[in-house]
Amino acid sequence: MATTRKVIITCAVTGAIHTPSMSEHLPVSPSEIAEAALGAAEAGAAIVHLHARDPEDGRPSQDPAHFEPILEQLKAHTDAVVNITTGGSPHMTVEERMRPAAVFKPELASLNMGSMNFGLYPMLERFKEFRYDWEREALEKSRDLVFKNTFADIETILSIGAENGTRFEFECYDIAHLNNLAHVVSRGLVQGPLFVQSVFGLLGGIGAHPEDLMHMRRTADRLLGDSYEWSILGAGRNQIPLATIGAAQGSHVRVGLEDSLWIGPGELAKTNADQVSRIRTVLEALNLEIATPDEAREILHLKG
Ligand code: KMH
Ligand code: ZN
Repeated sequence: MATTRKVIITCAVTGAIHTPSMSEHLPVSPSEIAEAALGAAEAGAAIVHLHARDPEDGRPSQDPAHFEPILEQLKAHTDAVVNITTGGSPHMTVEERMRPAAVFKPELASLNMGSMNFGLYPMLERFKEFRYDWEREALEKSRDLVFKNTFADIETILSIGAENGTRFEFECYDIAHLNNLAHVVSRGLVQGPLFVQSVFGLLGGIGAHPEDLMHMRRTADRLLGDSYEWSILGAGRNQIPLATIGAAQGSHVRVGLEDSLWIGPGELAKTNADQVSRIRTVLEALNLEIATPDEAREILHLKG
């Protein structure tokens, strides 16, 4: 079989959901995050999706000062596409969440396409020992937490993209988020190719059954036609299975410790690169080619 289609691997290296007590391998300091991103890029990730943390206690941070050393390291050592979060943590205000993307004007930034419950609290049952009080508090509060992404918030974040030439990874956690994306397209606020990151298996969003994936796919096809590039993010144990099903049907894939701490049942991933290598093996077994950073730029029409 000919190998033609290029698949973009995104690696989300630390995020804001998992906490340092959950895995000793979660990158926390700027140098750990940069090193993890470089390892992921070397293993085949064309895009690295970045959050930062306060090195004191691993708390999620949108302070540009915590991003700067990470970005400097990446600039010096890789041509991977840098994608800066505007999701930050669901506990932060939108103004706080936008700061690093507004300051650093990356090629790509995330944009969360709707408000939703963000149920992290079941993790409390699995991880009982927390090194820092903020970890337990964040999980407890998530029982009553709305991840707020109103239409006004979405338009505000889109405006920093329009000013800086930043394009977006549209994070869609449920069917309604595709409707919201189609709505902003119809208002002329964004143009294709749209990079649609469909997120499966987070409590508060769509499930992680293959039927959920098909429903997202069919709905995106109906609403967005051929103006989008599809990517799959399965949370936790769904990471590799859903990426595999999606890739076999034309999607790009996202892995990384932001989305899953695991490399196998009961086995923590030691590095982000391990997860990139795992999905790369799957993609190659499917006779798919891995996109380089420049190929990803071309596919997604990034400014470079
Ligand atoms: N944590 C992921 C499920 C963002 O950074 O904007 C979604 C995410 C959000 O990556
Ligand atoms: Zn993120």
